Amino acid sequence: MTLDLFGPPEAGIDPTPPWREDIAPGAVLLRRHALAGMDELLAALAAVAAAAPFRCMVTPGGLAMSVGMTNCGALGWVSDCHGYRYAPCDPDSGRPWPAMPPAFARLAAEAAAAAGFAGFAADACLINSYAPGTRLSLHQDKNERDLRQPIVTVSLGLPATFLFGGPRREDRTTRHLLTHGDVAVWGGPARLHFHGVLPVREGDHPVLGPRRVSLTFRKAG
Ligand code: MD3
Ligand code: FE
Repeated sequence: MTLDLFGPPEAGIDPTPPWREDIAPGAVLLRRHALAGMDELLAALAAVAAAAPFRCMVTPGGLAMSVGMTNCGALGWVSDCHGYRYAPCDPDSGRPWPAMPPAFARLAAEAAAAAGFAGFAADACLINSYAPGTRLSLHQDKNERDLRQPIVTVSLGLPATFLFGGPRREDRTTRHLLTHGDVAVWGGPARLHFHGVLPVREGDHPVLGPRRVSLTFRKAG
C-alpha cells in the first residue's frame, strides 16, 4: 500500500478507508469515500461523457477555460460570452443534459448526510476534466438559488492540490491534496468560501489515464 503523506496525522499510516477530516466549520473531506461503488460510478461517468462530451467553455471575458466540462442532471452549469448560468440543455447539442445517473445521486445524498446535511437532492452535476498543467483559479460558487444547500465533490484520477480560503479573496488559504475517491462536502459557514485547484501535475492514473476528473453536485434550481 502507498504511504499517504498528506492523509491523516497518524504517522503516515493509511487507515482503513474511508476516514473523515474536518477542514473548516462546514467543510469536511471524506477520504476515499467513493472507492466503494467506484466501478458503477466510472461506468456512469463514461455514459454521460459519451452523450455530452467534455468541452472548454468560454468565460464572459471571452477566454476559453482550460478545464474541460460537461454536466448531467436537470440543470447544467454553462458559461459563454453572456455570463455564467444553469441551463436545462447542452448548448452544443441543444438536447437536455443526460439524466443524473442513480449511482451519482445516491453518492451525493449519502455523502452530504454523512457530513450533516440530510435531504440533499442534487439537480446539477458539473463534471470537470483537468489535463496535466490545468488549474482552476480562486473563485466562489454563488450561482445557486439556495445557498443553504451544500456542495458535494468527488475527485477521480490524478491527484490535485485543492486551495481552500475564506469569505474574502485575500483570506489565507489551506492546501489539501485530493486523490482518487476522495469526497468533499461544503456548506453552512463554508458555502461561499473562495477555493481553487493548483495546476495538476503530470501523471498517468491507472484507471483514468493522464487526467483528473471532478464531479461537483449542487442543488442549483
Ligand atoms: C469550497 N471545482 O467546479 S470542487 C467548481 O475540483 C470547482 O473541480 C473544483 O470549484 C474541482 O466550481 C473544486 C470543491 C468545492 C466546490 C465548491 C465549494 C469546494 C468549495 C464552495 C465553497 C467552498
Ligand atoms: Fe467552485
